[in-house]
Amino acid sequence: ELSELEKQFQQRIDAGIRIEPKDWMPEAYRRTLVRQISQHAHSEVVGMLPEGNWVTRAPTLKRKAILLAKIQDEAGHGLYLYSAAETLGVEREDLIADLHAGRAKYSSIFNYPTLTWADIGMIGWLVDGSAIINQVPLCRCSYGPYARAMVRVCKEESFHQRQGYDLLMEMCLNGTPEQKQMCQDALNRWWWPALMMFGPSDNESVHSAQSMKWRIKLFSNDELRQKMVDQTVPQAEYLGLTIPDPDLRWNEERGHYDFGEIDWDEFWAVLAGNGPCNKERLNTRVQAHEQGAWVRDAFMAYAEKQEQRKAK
Ligand code: FAQ
Repeated sequence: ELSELEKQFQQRIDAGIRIEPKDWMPEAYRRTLVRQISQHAHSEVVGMLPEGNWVTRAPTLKRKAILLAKIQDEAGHGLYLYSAAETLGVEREDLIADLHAGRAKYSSIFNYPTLTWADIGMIGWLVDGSAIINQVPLCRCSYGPYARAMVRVCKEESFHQRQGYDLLMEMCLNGTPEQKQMCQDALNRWWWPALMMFGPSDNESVHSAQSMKWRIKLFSNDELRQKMVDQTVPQAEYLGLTIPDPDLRWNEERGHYDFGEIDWDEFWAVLAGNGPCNKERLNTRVQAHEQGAWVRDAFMAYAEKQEQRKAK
């Protein structure tokens, strides 16, 4: 049974009114947002690692500059998102401590290795492509600071997706047979993990029903996954690549592609920390944080000095 305050809150949501940090909100709404926004922030930051692996090996100066810019954008997204989470009364330091202690999740996709340069194309095309499909609706979600952060993030993700596809067009349409094969191998490895980004199927998704009522989610996991498949298949055809799914076919009646079953055992194993790179990713983050301690100390010392000057 909802209290009077909760009923009024739900009416505001239903009327499409944005919730702002100082508005009353149910504790569970706050907790859900902290969970989702912080996981999203962690994903952006950990997401820099697979691509960072290729900065020193990018094939040309132009590709290196593009890749660096993209990775820096991801750091920026992490920062907007931590700030959005902080409007809900939590401290960034605590969120990061949760990540480093293995208590907080980040997207499963970043636990896979980047073995060749074609993987950089796949991340842009499939991973940023999926991120856009998931995040464009979030620009209209009920929590103001999250929705506003998503507007700029989505613009940047569109550039990221295009750079990935551009890289793949170069290799698949203008490259050597070996380069095209390298792209096919990368697609074979990234396709299924990319579909897993949308989360468990709707009947396994514990948070979806409530999050949709609160308009934190506007579409279900399966709806967004279907959208990704429908949008991506023609793009694969244009590149001349084969999606590694024997069950993939156009369904005239549904007006959508049918596709095969995801290996959910793999998905849950990655979430439980047992993907190919989980330990490596977490160790790298923890080490980067520790090695960056002097920067935080320097900022604090500077801020204190400024305070003391003001006090004089
Ligand atoms: N990985 O009940 P649901 C990017 C967890 S894009 C790990 O369906 P919910 C850009 C879920 O948290 C990637 N965990 O949950 C980029 C929950 O666990 P919990 C980040 C997953 O929240 C590109 C449990 O399973 N994007 O970073 C995953 O309603 C290239 C049950 O699931 C976002 O975070 C998964 N794939 O729906 C950066 C978008 N799926 O918390 C660098 C915002 C599910 O109870 C390079 N987030 N789980 O312990 C969302 O839209 C939602 O949170 C979902 C999950 C759709 C991810």
